[in-house]
Amino acid sequence: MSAYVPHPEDHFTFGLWTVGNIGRDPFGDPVRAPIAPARIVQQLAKLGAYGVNLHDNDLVPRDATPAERDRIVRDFKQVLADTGMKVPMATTNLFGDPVFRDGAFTSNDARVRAYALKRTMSAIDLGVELGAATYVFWGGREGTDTSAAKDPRDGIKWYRDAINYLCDYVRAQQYDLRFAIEPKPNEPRGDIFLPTIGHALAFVYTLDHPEMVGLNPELAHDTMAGLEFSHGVGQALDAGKLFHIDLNAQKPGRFDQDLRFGSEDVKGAFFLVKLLEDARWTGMRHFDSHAYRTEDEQGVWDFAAGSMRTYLILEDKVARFNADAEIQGLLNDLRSRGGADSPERFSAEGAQTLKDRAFDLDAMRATGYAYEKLDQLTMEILLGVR
Ligand code: GLT
Ligand code: MN
Ligand code: MN
Repeated sequence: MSAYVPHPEDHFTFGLWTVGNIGRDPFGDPVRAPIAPARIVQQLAKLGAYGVNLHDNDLVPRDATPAERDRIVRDFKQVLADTGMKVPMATTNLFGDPVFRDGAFTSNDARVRAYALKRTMSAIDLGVELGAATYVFWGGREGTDTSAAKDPRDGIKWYRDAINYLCDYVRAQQYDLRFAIEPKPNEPRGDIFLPTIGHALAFVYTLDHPEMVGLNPELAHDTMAGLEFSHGVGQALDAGKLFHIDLNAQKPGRFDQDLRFGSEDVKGAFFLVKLLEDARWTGMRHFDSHAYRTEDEQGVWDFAAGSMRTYLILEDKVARFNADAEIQGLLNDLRSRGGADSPERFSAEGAQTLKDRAFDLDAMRATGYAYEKLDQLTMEILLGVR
């Protein structure tokens, strides 16, 4: 049995901004010193991660000269080469600079919208130079604080114009890069455009190149909206649009906590891991979360190690669930219930047969589904007694 030790093949990644989180919050100052990107890469490599992801300015300060930028990137590539770590995903910080206070691609100021494109093209160049295959768009500032400010149809149109523009840029540069939109309902804006997986999926199919654009759903964001994350992820998988995933934990009805994966709602985390593993999804398991504000640097590495270890423990629980004779017996009963005669495709003849068919409704109404038993057996696996 696995000792729950992570390896690069597990595809675990962290953002420079996650491990590097200095514990600032709206009410309090930073509690930890910044950790240099090189040190983050070295430590995560030791812990068994596959790679790191970054915003443009996580690595290159906003005011760096071109020469400084080149030196920073060269040194960073050397650390990647030395450790074998990868940069599978990159993104742009389109939320920190006050210029983006009304959004980036959806600001009412056309100069801001143009500047956001310029920034993103440079950041895409950087990501591709570091080897990224996925480029994330988290529209934290895209939205409104008052609906008086914007007609949502304008917001969505500007958003579409920007993604279309950037798809054309990637094509013109002949980059091998896919885009992943990350939905979030609110925070930091009062209301964010493309608030859920469903909104983002529908938006993708209105783009000029829908094949280039998928999703980067985040557990905390769906939980904030009171949604069952694994259902949204399942829908993205079904559509072939799960390009990336942000794993963390979250209590419902709160600000975006970005807690260590599995540290809240263990059952929800289990069914998410089950979904990804049963689907043999090959993407990056990215932890978009950070250590509690109470922690020092050792706590940060405990957080990182714990995130991966919990995923591997849940993976082992999934294997137990899938091999459990009693659980599989219950599931087989459910799957074979009613025989194989449920019509999948319409035909005129089949519809007539169905119209003529007699159902034993009393028997159907009276039969339970044994989900109490199924759930209890699941809980016993999770609680370690099965
Ligand atoms: C920010 C946000 C995350 C996004 C990151 C990518 S930045 O930390 O809270 O959900 O994934 O831009
Ligand atoms: Mn979050
Ligand atoms: Mn995220």
